[in-house]
Amino acid sequence: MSHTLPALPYSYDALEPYIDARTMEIHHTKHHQGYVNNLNAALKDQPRLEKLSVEQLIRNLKEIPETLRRAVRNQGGGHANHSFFWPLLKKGVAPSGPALDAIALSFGSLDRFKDDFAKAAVRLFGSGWVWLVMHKGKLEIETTPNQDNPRSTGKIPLLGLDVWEHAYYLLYQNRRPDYVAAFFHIVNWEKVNEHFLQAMK
Ligand code: MN3
Repeated sequence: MSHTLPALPYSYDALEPYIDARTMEIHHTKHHQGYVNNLNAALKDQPRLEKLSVEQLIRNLKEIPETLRRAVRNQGGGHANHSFFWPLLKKGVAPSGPALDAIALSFGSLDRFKDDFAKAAVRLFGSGWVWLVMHKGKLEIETTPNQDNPRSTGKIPLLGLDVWEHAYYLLYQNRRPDYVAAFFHIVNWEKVNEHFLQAMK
């Protein structure tokens, strides 16, 4: 089974003015497609690994042969992270539901959470991701470098933000805080609630 690029659940211009169509198109068709292609190339002639889903691969990095581990971590991580990211974006979904209640309880309020999340994004040096994760039944904000995914360390991601420059440079250049602020206008809280309820099982 080879991995394939999932279609976006919206058009490239659906997130404007917060994320521009050109960035979305390049991000999806070049960057995400690149991770998919490189992952498939790395797993070629690996019948055991070819059968696994990308989530299974990144959850069990230690069991991947050492010669392939870096490729699976980076390219598989890139594929998993972006596949997780796209459906988390949607315009016009007001924050509500059980995830919002849990966030208010854990961080004091939604605004405090946004603030902590934005600070983590700004502090993250270089390329990586900021996450809201469930870890041992608690909500936490964490950052990962490169394309690392919280699942590789036993955490469950509920929300994630790509802070590689390719995700925002055309519109925001070096203004990462503006990009993070824009992100909070297009969080698909329905999806966050879905992940939250799944993580609670
Ligand atoms: Mn990206």
